[in-house]
Amino acid sequence: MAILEILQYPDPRLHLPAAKVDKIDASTRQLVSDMVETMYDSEGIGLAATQVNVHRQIVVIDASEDRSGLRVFINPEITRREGMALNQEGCLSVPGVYENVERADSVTVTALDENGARFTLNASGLLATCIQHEMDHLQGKVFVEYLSELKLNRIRAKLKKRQRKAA
Ligand code: GNR
Ligand code: NI
Repeated sequence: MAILEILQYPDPRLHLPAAKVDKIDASTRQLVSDMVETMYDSEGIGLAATQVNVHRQIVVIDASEDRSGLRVFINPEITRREGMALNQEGCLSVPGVYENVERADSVTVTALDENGARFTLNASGLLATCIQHEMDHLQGKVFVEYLSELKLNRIRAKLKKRQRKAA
């Protein structure tokens, strides 16, 4: 078990696309378990492998209130998107920034679990938002990139200032 380091925006490694996982073995399960531990430790509701600098298609999510709803998604694909909803999002790679993003209101996702079993899930609300947010990470996209250039520049300046102070 290990807490992994989470890349911070604008780290260019957040923009690397994740490759499909072709074999779910002991090292994959070790990574999944470390990602789960890292997500709970940082009080996030989801974490994509991209954020811990592993560029493979692996996501963990627990969008439940009592942290009892853990789900593992390997090679996830969205097969249905319905409706649109504007929701406030945050990201462990962009701490302290919360902005509204428009996404599908409900989705159907199919993926493999940590044992390689395929499952299909219909999701709406926060879970649907989180699935789309995490799948964006796997493609190298961070939620702030949906915002206007003006907002994005302000966020970049704020993060730079904060990183200077931390150094
Ligand atoms: O912890 C998180 N909360 C959150 C809230 C609204 C929409 C998406 C998220 S995901 C985020 C964790 C994270 O950065 N995952 O990539
Ligand atoms: Ni995120």
